[in-house]
Amino acid sequence: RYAVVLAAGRGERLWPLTSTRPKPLLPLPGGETLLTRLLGQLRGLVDGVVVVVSPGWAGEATRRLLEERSFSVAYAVQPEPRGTGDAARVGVEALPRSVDEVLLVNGDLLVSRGLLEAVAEAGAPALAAVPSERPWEYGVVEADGRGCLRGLREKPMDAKPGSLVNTGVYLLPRQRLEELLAGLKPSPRGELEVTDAVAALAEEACVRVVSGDWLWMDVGRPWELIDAYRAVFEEKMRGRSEPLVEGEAEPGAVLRGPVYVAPGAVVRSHTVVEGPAWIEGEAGPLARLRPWSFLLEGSRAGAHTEIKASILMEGAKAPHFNYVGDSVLGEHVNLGAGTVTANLRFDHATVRMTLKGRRVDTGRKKLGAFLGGYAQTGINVSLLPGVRVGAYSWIYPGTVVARDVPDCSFLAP
Ligand code: TTP
Repeated sequence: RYAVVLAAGRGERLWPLTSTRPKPLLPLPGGETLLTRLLGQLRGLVDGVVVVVSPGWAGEATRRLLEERSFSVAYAVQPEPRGTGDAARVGVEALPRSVDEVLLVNGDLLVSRGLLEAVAEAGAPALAAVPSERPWEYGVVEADGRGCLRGLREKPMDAKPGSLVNTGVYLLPRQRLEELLAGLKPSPRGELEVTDAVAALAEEACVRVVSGDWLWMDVGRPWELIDAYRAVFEEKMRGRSEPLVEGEAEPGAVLRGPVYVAPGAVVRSHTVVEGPAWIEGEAGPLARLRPWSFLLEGSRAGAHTEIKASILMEGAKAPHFNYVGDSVLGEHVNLGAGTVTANLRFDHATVRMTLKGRRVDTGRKKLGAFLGGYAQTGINVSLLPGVRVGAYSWIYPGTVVARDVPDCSFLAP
C-alpha cells in the first residue's frame, strides 16, 4: 500500500500567503508544515509515498523542504492544476507496479492520525467522513444501511449540521482507480475531480464510509489557517492550563493560562501574555499578547504592541505601537510604528472577502488583515477588516488600506 499526496494546487484562495510558498508548505506551530505533519502521520501506515507537485518554484520548494527534513518520498509532476482527479492520475501512474492499494490524501489537510489509521485499516475501497457543523460548505456523504457510499453531494444548502462530510481521504484499489481516473471528464467547474471517480466506483462496489469524530480541517481559506493553529495548539498542549516555559520569561513578565514559550524564545519584562498563546519568537518588553497569539520563530511583538488571535510567521515584526487582531502576518513582514489592523466593522456585520473573483461571506464578525511574505507598511498605516496585502508590497505611511493590494506593488494614500 502506497500513499499518493496531492500537493500541486494553486492555493489561490489563500493568496497572498501562497505567493511565497505552496499551500502544503504553510508553517504550523512547532516547526512543522501542513505537508510534513501529514507525511509524519503516514509513517507506519504505508510502504511508500508519492507526492504530486507542480512544476516550477512551488514543486522545487516542496522537494527542497522534504529533503532537508529527510523525508524519503517519490515525486510526480502535474504539468497544470487541472483538478484533483488529474493530480491523482499523475500520482497513481508514478506508483511501482506492485502497489495494489492507494491511500489518497490532499496535501493541505490537517487531520488526526486516527483518521488516517482508520481508513488505512478499513480495506479498499473506503472513504473517511466526519460530522460537520457546516456541512453545506463541503461535500456531504450519504451512506446506505450497510455503510456503503450511496452518494456525494457538493455543498448542499439543505444539509443539516452534524451531517457527514467527505474528508478527501480514500483507500482505493489501484487498478480500477487508474482506469476511472483515465476516463474522467471535466466537471461543471471545469476541473477533473477525484470525487467523480469515487462516485463511479461506488456504483460498482461497496465503498465503505468510515466515520468518526476526528480532527479534520481543510485549510483552503485564509481565516481557516488561524483555526488550524488553534487545533494544533490544543493537540500539543493537551488541556494544560499552566504556562510551559522552555525558553525564557524575564522577571516582570506575566504569563497567564496555557502559554508555551519554546526553547530560544523570550518574553521580556512587563509583557503580559494571556493564554492560549504560543511563542517561538520574542515578545516585549511592554507587549500584550491576548488569547490565540502565535509568534513563530524569529518573529517579534515589541513595545506597546497588542496581538490577538493572530499569527506572526517566521521573522514577522510588529515592533512598536501596533495592534494586530484576527490577522496573519506572512514571513518577514514588517509593520511600521502605529500600523494597526481593524478587525470589526462599525455595523458589526460579518466580514466579506473576494476569493477566486467572488465575494464570500467569511461568517466572522472579527477578522483583520492578511499580509503576504516580506510586505512592509510605513508608520500609521490602517488596514481595514478582511483586506490582503500582497507579498513584497510596500504601503506608504499614513495609508488607509481598504482594498486588496496585489503582490509586489506600492500603495500610497
Ligand atoms: P483545492 O483546495 O481544491 O485547490 P487548490 O489547492 O489549488 O486551492 P485553490 O482552490 O484555493 O486555488 O485542492 C485540494 C488539494 O488538491 C490540495 O492539496 C491541492 C491538490 N490539487 C492538486 O494537486 N492539483 C490540482 O490540479 C488541484 C486543483 C488541487
